[in-house]
Amino acid sequence: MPLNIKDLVKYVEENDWAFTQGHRLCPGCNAPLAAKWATVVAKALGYEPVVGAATGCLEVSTTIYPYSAWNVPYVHNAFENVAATISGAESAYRSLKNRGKIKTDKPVKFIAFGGDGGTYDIGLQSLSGAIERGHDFVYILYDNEGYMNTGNQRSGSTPPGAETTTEPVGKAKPGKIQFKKSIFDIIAGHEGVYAATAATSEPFDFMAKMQKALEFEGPAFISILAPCVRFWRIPESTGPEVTKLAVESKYWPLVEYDRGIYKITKKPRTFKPVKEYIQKLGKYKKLMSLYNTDELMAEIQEYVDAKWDRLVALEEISQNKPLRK
Ligand SMILES: Cc1ncc(C[n+]2csc(CCOP(=O)(O)OP(=O)(O)O)c2C)c(N)n1
Repeated sequence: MPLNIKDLVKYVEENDWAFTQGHRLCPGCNAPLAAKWATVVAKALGYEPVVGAATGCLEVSTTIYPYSAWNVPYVHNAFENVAATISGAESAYRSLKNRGKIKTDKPVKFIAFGGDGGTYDIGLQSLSGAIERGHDFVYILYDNEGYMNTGNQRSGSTPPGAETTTEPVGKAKPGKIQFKKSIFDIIAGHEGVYAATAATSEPFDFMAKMQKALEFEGPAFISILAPCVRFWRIPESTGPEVTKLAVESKYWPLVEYDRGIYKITKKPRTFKPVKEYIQKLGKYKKLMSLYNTDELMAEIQEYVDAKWDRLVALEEISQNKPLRK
């Protein structure tokens, strides 16, 4: 049964949070929303979460010795190996459980968090291995489109034209020119996996996907668009407002993949022009001041329209022709 809002409110009123107050993330940061929502769903469903996070803002700002914002078992990790650590812990748990050495009756669930630097780039190998081996874990990628903890360097997730310190926008070059990798497609390419995208503007969509991810027997992955207000150069309170526009403009479609089948989970009745999203973000300001905005916007619009149409086609084909019966 899907969790409803009443269950969640009851849970929050009666229980300790798994991810508590006292962390030192910036005011307005969207990463803690993912951490809070994911662990609330896990606990409200009766799981005992065991958490690990790759080095990144979420990790370094929530575990500053001698303090911790985590009220559940938490494994410290390097930048590149959270999926390997969590898959090892999950294997150990399975083995101990089989030998009757686990005392709790509650099912334990292994949850890894990583930023886009730690997931699209430096931790991709360990994540791919853990998924391919079929470990039972949930990986949450909070995507802020750059290496923010170290001061806004470009990552494989940074979209073209966004201002970063390693790909500055100037007259010689309009910042990063490469595509933003589609991590969702990379993960879905492992096939025996549950994968989904989410946005901080859509907590209930995220929580429904988190429930599916937890109940999925095997590897599950959710990538949530979670702005860094500091380096996206947006007002502190506007992260979710901005991701709403990303969803409504086709920049960030909400979609899921379940062992071969794609489903778009939100189809806006009317779409907003992608220009409305881009123009809200200070990280594109320089690009727009130096280059022809109309041409750029037309190019980006064409790109997101094409991506959306491909997704609609994939949804139809995959539902009519499943990979396995
Ligand atoms: C192997 C390695 N290289 C570089 C670093 C330095 N470092 C720590 S966090 C970080 C950026 C993390 O970026 P991301 O994963 O996107 O998370 P965010 O900081 O944006 O939350 C870097 C480069 C490191 N800790 N380990």
